[in-house]
Amino acid sequence: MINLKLRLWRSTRQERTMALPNQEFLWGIFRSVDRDGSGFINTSELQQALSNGTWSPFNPETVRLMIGMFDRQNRGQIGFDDFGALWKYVTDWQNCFKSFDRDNSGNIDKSELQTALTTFGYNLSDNLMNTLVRKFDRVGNGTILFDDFIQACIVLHTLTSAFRQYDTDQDGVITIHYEQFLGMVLSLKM
Ligand SMILES: [Ca+2]
Ligand SMILES: [Ca+2]
Repeated sequence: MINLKLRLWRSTRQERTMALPNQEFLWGIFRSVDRDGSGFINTSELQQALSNGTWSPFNPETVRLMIGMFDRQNRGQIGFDDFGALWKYVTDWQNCFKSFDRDNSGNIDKSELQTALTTFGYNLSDNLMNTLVRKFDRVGNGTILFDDFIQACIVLHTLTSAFRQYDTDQDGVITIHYEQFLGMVLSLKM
């Protein structure tokens, strides 16, 4: 299980496109998600197709991040050619979320988040865990839902990668100029 999680975490786009489900099966899903029959899935169609386990709409930020990740032609929407990889990404996250939701509550509490992030290779203080839960808890009950969990992991990954570009000796400390900082933040895709 841990191997699978790590693989998901480190997987490149190329790996994500491997081992896709059956094309006919995918086509069926694609057509049902593509509500207006345009041949493309836009953010609102994808949002309606996804569930976070409650009646509240799927986090629009997570939808936007996922479309951005799999929209290779920069069309702002997903054609069938990119849909398989996107669908696999979502189901991998579902499995990942379920495995870290130890008490099957349908959400991730602070200690479950701690386990997840440690498994992903992060070493974060208790203080920062509290900050993360506060930031990504959209419901306000101290836990993180599926859609917010994906957003939290993508954001953390993006920020960590940006930091690592400057942290060449990997000691967890960087010294950067104001303009470098602005350049770093402004170039983030999140
Ligand atoms: Ca459509
Ligand atoms: Ca839980």
